[in-house]
Amino acid sequence: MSSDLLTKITESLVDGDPDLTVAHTRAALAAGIEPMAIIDQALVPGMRIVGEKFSCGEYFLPNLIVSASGMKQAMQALEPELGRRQQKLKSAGTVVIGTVKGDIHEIGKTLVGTMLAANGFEVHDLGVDVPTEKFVATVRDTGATLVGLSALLTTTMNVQQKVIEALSTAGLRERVKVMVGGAPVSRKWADEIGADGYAEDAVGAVEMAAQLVGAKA
Ligand code: B1M
Repeated sequence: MSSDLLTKITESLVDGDPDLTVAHTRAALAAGIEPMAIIDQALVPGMRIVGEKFSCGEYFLPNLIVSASGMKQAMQALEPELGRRQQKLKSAGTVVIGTVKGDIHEIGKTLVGTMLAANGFEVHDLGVDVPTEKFVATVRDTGATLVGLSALLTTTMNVQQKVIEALSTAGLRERVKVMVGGAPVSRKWADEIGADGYAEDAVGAVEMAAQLVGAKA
């Protein structure tokens, strides 16, 4: 029963039927499936399949857009439940997060932000295609102790480095930790550009954020 619902969520996401994805997501919640299981076992695998189909030329941009919209709407349906499960790491710190300039991929960044908020962080989500100066100004204005930089394109990964440099130039690097992530990003890259932390997924991002902010306190 549970696995049937999860499969239906994945299939509707891959087929590009956002209404059905949301309906199955709500049905899964009603059946008592944990929101994180829905994300990890149905939605994320669905987007992975969509990406593979795009890579091999079976899907085109409109397919990506429709599936991404399904994922976004399903996440919106899950958000209140994620919030209700807020646990452990309460009031862990203030985080500024966004997808770097030139990059409009929002799903992974939003998922990370949602998970951080659900785990007690105060999250300032700047959205996508965020100018470097906006990261710097928001870190300064909010007193954030952590900034999260998402990049999904090999061509925008280097902007993560630019933000780190800009934080240094602004004299803020000493008081803010930097966490980077996104599909093409690796621990090696994080080390290379002088980031403090890297996480492969949203759950890892929460753990890393707690570790980094704890280290700062
Ligand atoms: Co684009 N796209 N896309 N795309 N897209 C990718 C990334 C790509 C890998 C597809 C492919 O070719 N197989 C490829 C990048 C190739 C590369 O550079 N290596 C690509 C390309 C080429 C492009 C365009 C250039 C296509 C074009 O126009 N010709 C274009 C670029 C636009 C731009 O940004 N300037 C483009 C556009 C788009 C859409 C707008 C159509 C759409 C985005 C819609 C939206 O976000 N609202 C889109 C989508 C949907 C994808 C794929 C299919 C799915 C991305 C996604 O949402 N995944 C993607 C293929 C793929 O990744 N397999 C692809 C689900 C999400 C939950 O995972 O974002 O990886 P992800 O986030 C994960 C982790 O990475 C991590 O945690 C998240 C949760 O587990 N994480 C962090 C993410 N951020 C983090 C931050 C952290 C820590 C962890 O700390 C701060």
